[in-house]
Amino acid sequence: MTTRRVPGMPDPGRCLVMGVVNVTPDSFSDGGEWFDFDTAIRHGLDLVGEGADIVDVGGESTRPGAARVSLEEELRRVEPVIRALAQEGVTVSVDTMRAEVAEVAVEAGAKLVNDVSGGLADPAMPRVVAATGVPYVVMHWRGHSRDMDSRAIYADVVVEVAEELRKRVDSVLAEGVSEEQIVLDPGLGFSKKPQHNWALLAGIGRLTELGHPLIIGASRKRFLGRLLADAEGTPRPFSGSDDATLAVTALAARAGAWCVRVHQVGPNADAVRVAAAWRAADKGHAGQNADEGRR
Ligand code: PMM
Repeated sequence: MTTRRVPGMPDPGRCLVMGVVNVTPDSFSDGGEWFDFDTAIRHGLDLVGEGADIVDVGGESTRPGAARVSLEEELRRVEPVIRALAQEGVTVSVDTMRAEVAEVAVEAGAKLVNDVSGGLADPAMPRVVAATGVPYVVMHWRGHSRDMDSRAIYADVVVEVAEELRKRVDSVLAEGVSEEQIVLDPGLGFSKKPQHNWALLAGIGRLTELGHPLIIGASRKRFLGRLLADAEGTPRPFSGSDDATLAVTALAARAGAWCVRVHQVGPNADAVRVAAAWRAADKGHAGQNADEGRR
């Protein structure tokens, strides 16, 4: 249940909050609201004002069914936003599957590479990340968004995701990435049905046994909308699942997640503080019992 420190990242002694800035016209859940550069930069700064520890900038939608954008277009979208936010002193991460984008982003000031493909989409990624030395989010991934839903087949999702992540860790280590750089992510919604996402959330404790900090991205995902479906079975729209995201944040932080990736930062920043106080009191209680045992 330990939340490990990640070199170069903020270390407030609680689960971190990563705020999302999607510089895409067709993102998973905020529908291109932040596509314009100035708006994206202002939004990133607002997220920091609300308590984001990290701002995650992405230029390629991973919405189920989404087509890929070109390298040039992805660079055009993210580079100016990352540079501007980094200049303002924001801890920025880049959400990309491309090694070239990661390299340019780190040069522009990004302090973490968030690769939803865990190094599978671009074989050059692990070597580039190793050279930069920045932390690297290795997410569980079975294929591009175009047809990822067809790969949501598991006998025991927690066992299989853990095993597939362990193999990715071995692979990126062999490419020169160091143990300390690696952060893992079960990849909620990526080749996962709702029941798989819930099993992975309930399995956070087991996933932390892989020995790396965990990031959880549940914010505004389809499985929350489905949970909150109306009487006719119509899923709740993305924007209506922020309170459910908050509940996941509290529980994930309580279970030992290192970071949560969310669209609406303010309430989540409060929730991780609640979880930290809860965890601290829990430890204190265990200590009290140990003392009593000795008396
Ligand atoms: N989900 C999305 C994009 N990037 N990165 C990580 N590490 N984990 C995630 O779960 C994740 C991610 C898709 O969500 P969005 O399009 O709503 O941002």
